[in-house]
Amino acid sequence: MKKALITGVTGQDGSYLTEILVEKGYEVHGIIRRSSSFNTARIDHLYANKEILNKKMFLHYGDLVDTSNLNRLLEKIEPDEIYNLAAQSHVKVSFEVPDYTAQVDALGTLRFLDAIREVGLKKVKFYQASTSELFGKVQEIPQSEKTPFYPRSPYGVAKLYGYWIIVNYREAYNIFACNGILFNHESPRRGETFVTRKITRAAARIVTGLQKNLLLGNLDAKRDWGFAPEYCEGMWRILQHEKADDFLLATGETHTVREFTEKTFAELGIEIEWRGGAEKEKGLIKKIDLEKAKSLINHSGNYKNYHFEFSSEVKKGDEIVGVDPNYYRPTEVELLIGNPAKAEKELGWKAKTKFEELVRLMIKSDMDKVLRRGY
Ligand code: NAP
Ligand code: G4F
Repeated sequence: MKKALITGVTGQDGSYLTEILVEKGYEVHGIIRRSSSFNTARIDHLYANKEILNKKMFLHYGDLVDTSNLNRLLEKIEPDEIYNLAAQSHVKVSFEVPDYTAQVDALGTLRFLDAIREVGLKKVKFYQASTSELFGKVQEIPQSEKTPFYPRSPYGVAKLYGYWIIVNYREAYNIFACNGILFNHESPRRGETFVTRKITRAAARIVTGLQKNLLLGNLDAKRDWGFAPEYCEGMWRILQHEKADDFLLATGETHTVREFTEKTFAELGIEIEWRGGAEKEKGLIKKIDLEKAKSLINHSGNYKNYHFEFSSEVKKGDEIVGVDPNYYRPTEVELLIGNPAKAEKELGWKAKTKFEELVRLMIKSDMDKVLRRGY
């Protein structure tokens, strides 16, 4: 039985990767942070499973800013594979906490690599969660593994250090260390403050009367959005490659935040009409189609034959989307679109879920949550 150690196991990707590795027969060890309230919601279903907890999945307290603890964990577990997914992962927040972001995202990676050397784990394979944010102010369209980097946030700059320290330790000490340069990947488990989940959650709350409107920042930013579980499978494939290397995972399509918003509301039978510009831009309800909303909800599995009605507050002409400049970033990444040809050719990896299906599965899930839990 192979042993994997995952940092960031309570995050979106960590939770999917744990499921994938348990399914493949791994013994999975996850590092969790101590928190004043519960932070394990995404892995609670695994935690509650008696066949999995302490048989196939083991949890350990730890933090990427605590070196002594990392050394102890490596000595105790002696993993075959390490997936370093822990990070302060929010780009906008990194402008508010740049030092902490560097401590975790940049130096946290170095601490781990050094712990591997100190403990003397010669055969371990190391996956680093690198990011399309490295491309920032893009120097080429689409971006590939060969495109020069130009990060545009403290997060991007910290991840740039992470990227290069991986390359350096691979070349200097022959550690099997790989970068996965992953473009945005989303899911129903995406944190609620990232734009896709913010939109799908708000749309579900608006049509049920729990929220009046949705305030966003830059509506014209473009992202290459894929489905998270497929990208986590890609992480595993990167470590199974015969030689340590860096790979980019993306769908090869790009869409604006505005399109994501329109498509989300369209799934709920609401057509948006945009008025005004820049900070004054508003999204108004142009048309409402109750049958379309019913069909999405009735096909969600849990709500077959459920009698859905829009909240009485939802009417034609309502302003349901607005712009709040507080969500703008001091420096923005305007356009990301990846070329995943190398991963397709050498790993046999390809993104299957494209934009429309991704939006549909996320809005279905948030409607389900709102109807089931009422929030
Ligand atoms: P996420 O949902 O924000 O999860 C981040 C994880 O890191 C959480 O488990 C968090 O723990 C943990 N963490 C944060 N600071 C830590 C610290 N000091 N010590 C130990 N653990 C810490 O992020 P994600 O979307 O799953 O992304 C996973 C990784 O891929 C991140 O490194 C991210 O930067 C990178 N990435 C993500 C994407 C994407 O589109 N999702 C694309 C490219 C790269 P808590 O639960 O306690 O907060
Ligand atoms: O959803 P976002 O916050 O994701 P962002 O900044 O692209 O970062 C995510 O993907 C990276 C991979 O490229 C990861 F490395 C990183 O860890 C994270 O997972 O924002 C996407 C776009 C941005 O251009 C942002 O300015 O949406 C724009 N946006 C517009 N309104 C908004 C909002 N973003 C957020 N979070 N909230 C808004 O209200």
